[in-house]
Amino acid sequence: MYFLLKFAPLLLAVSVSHGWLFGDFVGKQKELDEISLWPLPQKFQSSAVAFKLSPARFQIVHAKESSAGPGCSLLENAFRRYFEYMFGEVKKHEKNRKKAFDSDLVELTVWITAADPECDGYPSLQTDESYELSVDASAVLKAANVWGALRGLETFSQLVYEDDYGVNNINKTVISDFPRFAHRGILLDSSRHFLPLKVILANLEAMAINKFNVFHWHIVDDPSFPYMSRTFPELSQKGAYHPFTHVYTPSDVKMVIEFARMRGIRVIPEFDTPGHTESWGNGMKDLLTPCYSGSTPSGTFGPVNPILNSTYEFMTQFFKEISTVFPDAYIHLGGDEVDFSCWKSNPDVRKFMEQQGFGTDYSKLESFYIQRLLDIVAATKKGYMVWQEVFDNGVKLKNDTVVEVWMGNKMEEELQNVTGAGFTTILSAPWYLDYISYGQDWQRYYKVEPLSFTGTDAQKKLVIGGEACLWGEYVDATNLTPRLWPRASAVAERLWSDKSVTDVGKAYNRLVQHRCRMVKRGIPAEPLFVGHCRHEYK
Ligand code: CP6
Repeated sequence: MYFLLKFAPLLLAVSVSHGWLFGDFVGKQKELDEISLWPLPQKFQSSAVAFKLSPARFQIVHAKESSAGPGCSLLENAFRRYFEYMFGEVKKHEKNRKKAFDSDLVELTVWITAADPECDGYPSLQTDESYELSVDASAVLKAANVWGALRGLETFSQLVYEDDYGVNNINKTVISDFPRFAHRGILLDSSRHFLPLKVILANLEAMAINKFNVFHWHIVDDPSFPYMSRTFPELSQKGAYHPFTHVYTPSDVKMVIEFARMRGIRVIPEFDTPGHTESWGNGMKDLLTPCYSGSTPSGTFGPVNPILNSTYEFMTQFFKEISTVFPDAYIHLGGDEVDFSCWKSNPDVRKFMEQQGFGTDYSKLESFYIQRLLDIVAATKKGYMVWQEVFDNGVKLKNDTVVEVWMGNKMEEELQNVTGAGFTTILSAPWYLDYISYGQDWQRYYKVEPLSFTGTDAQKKLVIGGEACLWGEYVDATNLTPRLWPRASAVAERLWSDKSVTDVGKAYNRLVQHRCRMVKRGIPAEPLFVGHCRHEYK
């Protein structure tokens, strides 16, 4: 009842323009369980009145009033994609053969209302992803620009269901939807194992199905450096698992970015320093700190060497390239888990510490490095994201810095501190999907409330979202996708849907079907529990 009241203004508005009756509407939950929307829209009302969609007649078209038209390749591409998800591939000659019945829905009209539809743009942290969808004798999807339209097309495709005769149906529905959090990310790690391009693209597709909008690409790390740099080709030539086959060429990177853009997904690359950089050392002499045993170099190397000017000259050139290759306004600079033992062993570093007056506090040296790196990256006009240690160590940060909270212990205290200092933050601590255990761990991810920490409303507003992280030690092309889905779907709903959407039992029913939908769309998502998918038997 509360829901109906909250929704009444929209319902009234629509009922006037479409001549709807309140009596058409049936109980909310029954419908939701049947049609299995995931993530659940913010405001939703549906009726038992159903329309049939025939693949031979149904079309997705631009509204006359829309600022986007057939020249908008992003939308044209999305229309084709969602048509195929709803009907499979339909042969040309089958089209337009049959006459429509009154109970047929023949069109979804997509109406972009803003003067600039952003067809050729990139999504950003500020992107408006809201949309309104009404399905009646005619269906209209209305959004400010293409980004909201993409989310609405996904929802529309999820509303379509097959009846007992194998005919496609859609119920009379009104939806008004928007994300609860602006940053909804997935971290994939292409260093511990190389991830072939098609695995990355398949997961971007799965992300769009789940309304995720950020691909946090942890592209390089200790074990390998697969990013092919134009400025420093030796980094991948000597640091990748294989110089030709296990690298991302400039054209591969372009393809990832474009494939993501077409789905409203930002690509934020992470070049983690000064720790986690072992693979950088193969192709870049003197970049890493030589470790000592006693008074002689041991032959092993530690974090990036923070005491040499050449380090900062390299970083300036390297991040200048990165800032042009990746269009997003943010770059993730890492800064996590710096091991001080190598720095401590090195007599030159110790001398530098003394000169700088750092005493024996190596976190001051770390801050010294990060501070200079941040200035270098800020000069490229990019914003940056960092892991929480950078904040914890008291590094001076630009006020648009995004601090990523990943440590599970004292997570709430950390959120309180980071937002208390006025920084925006994203949460990944509760969503380390590389950890697996027997049973339905998605429920644990689902139950997280990101704003449960103590703080003012202003502080809560600084939590702009979260990320599900699938670190790469135990996943590669063979098992990554089923390990990620549908477990990450739990995070998707937590970050998109209203705070009040917390019923695990109801979520289970919808998620079972959502998982079958992913499988049907070619994503090998693992099962939640005992059961079957309808489409398996067709
Ligand atoms: N790699 C990098 C990792 C991790 C981090 N950074 C990590 C640490 C602890 C756990 C899982 C992953 N593998 N570069 C920390 C952000 Cl439990």
